[in-house]
Amino acid sequence: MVFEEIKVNREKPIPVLFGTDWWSDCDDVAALDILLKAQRCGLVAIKAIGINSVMRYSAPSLKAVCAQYDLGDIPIGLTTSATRKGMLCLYQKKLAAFCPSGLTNADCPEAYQLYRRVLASLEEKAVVLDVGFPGLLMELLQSPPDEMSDLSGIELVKEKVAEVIVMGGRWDRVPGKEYNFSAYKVNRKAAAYLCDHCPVPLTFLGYEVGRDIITGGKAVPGLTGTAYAAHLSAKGRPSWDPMAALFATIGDAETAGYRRVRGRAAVDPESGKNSFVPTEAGPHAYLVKIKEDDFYQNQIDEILMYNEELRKNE
Ligand SMILES: [Ca+2]
Repeated sequence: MVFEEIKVNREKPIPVLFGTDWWSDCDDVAALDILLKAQRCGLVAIKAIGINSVMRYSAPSLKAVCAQYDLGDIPIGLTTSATRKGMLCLYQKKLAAFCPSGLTNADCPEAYQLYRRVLASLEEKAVVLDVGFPGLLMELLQSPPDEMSDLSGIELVKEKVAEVIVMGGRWDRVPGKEYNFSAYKVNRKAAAYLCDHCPVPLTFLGYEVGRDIITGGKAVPGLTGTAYAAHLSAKGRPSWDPMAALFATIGDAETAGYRRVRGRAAVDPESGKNSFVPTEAGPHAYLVKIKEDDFYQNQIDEILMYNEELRKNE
């Protein structure tokens, strides 16, 4: 099990702030499942979860997945500017039925404010992982000083974040186009803003990386399997989000099976199309797989199926 191998060299857990759209695909649930299990193993410490596309059952459904594990209260924030009334998520309502508390969206703070509070309180640098829409990160970067910190968003990220890891973009063609950076006008603008203003290293796991790695499915134990079945992905889905979560958990590109192509990325704020200029010391990088597809697939499925010892009450 890959977690056991990482554990040998991990002195303390990596603090992680996790952003997810928690809507358009069930692979967000697999990504969270991997992070929660990694926290159970002492590899990461999830300090905050930001839902960056909001629907009626967003918070209670996400809480239900977290509550399967005995990890205490992981704070959840919402990007309310990205509220999608009337949009349907195939799994949220089913998962929300398992929420152990009466948590509703109204109980959750603004995601960027939660991120500010958490970052301000951290003594060591965190990794910000986002497998959803970039609007939350734009709101964080654009945030002014407030009662939580006298630093601006950009200053706070520069001081408290080691790396931003984003599932987004498509980097095997020029220009590339991918859903997280191109769906909705605000996300096209936000992806462009993130590339132009992120003050710390920014790493992309693109569409082409996860497309052919099929993992998960209804056989996965717990609510992750429920989500895959409800999403009509009983036989699995491409692994964009779980691959990003596992990459962040492993924390080393080569060990995780990737090489970084360094340079400077840009996103067109009108079209959402991405481009990249390779340079040795560039502030950005996209990931290229250096192993066969089976390597990633087996690791992710092994973690997703590895549930019995980790779930509480079992
Ligand atoms: Ca996602």
